[in-house]
Amino acid sequence: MSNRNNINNVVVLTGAGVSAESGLATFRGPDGLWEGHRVEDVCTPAAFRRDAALVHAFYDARRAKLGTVEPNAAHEALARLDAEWRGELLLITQNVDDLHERAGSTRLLHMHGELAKGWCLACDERLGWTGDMGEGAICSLCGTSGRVRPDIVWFGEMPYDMDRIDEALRNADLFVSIGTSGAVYPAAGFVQTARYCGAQTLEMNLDPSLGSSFFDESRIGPAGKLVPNGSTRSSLSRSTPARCPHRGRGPRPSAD
Ligand code: BJW
Repeated sequence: MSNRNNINNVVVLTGAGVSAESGLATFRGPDGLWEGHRVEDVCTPAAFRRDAALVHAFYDARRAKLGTVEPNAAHEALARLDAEWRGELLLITQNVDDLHERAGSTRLLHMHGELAKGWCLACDERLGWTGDMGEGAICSLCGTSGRVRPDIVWFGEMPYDMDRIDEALRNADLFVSIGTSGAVYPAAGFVQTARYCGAQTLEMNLDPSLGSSFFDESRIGPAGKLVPNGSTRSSLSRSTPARCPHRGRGPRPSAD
């Protein structure tokens, strides 16, 4: 594992493209997951209130599909990086599948939730979930029926672990984005935060993402080939930039 340019703190962001070669559909594009489903029909709290059966069916089908797919070379390379990298590392995935953990990544967080978890709206607890959830799901913790929803961050909801993510981005020496279109915020803005705070920035994607111009380097191709070739073996040569004033500090205080 090379460690050029005094890189110690590495933050990796992954999106649907990293799981595409495992056989999971990405969101946008001609074969996208939302082909046949309007985003607003399935991926908002309002949609769940309007038609819980449809939303459960969408997520139950995707949870079932998890059992038919395996981690690919990109997940495995990132798990090796996790095992071998002696510095700080945080793998932030937007994906709700469990392929990173099945490959062996441990320094990982799911900012958009997980298919393999439910959120009981009666007791406000998250619980592991396998199989169908459906409208009549019973919470194993409080016993309430019909109040469990997929533990997925929908549009308009706050992604998980934003304080931890913000701190990691502010301290990053290298930010790597893999297989994400840069269409959905706040993840789409991570490159700008990391760059402003002094990180070198690298993207690996099948096509240039919407935020491609913010990256020092873009490698274009399939993640299953690019990532095993070295997620930290960057040819980046930007001289050390000025550090942002928030680097190394705790979370910024909220406005209120
Ligand atoms: C490959 C490949 C291969 C393929 N190898 N690459 C107006 C302006 C700005 C923002 C907003 C706005 N109006 C509303 C917002 C906010 C909104 C938002 O961003 N909307 C946009 C649509 C504009 N965001 C939110 O609501 C978020 N919450 C929020 O903002 O809270 C407030 C807040 C304030 C301040 C701080 C923090 C928060 C919540 C977003 C929740 C997203 N949820 C989803 C669905 C749930 C999960 C599920 O059902 O699975 O998460 S949306 C969907 O998009 C999913 C994904 O995680 C996410 C990102 O998609 P991703 O991963 O990038 O996939 P694709 O398909 O878009 O791209 C795949 C890429 O891979 C492509 O580029 C391919 O080329 C590539 N690829 N094969 C390498 N083999």
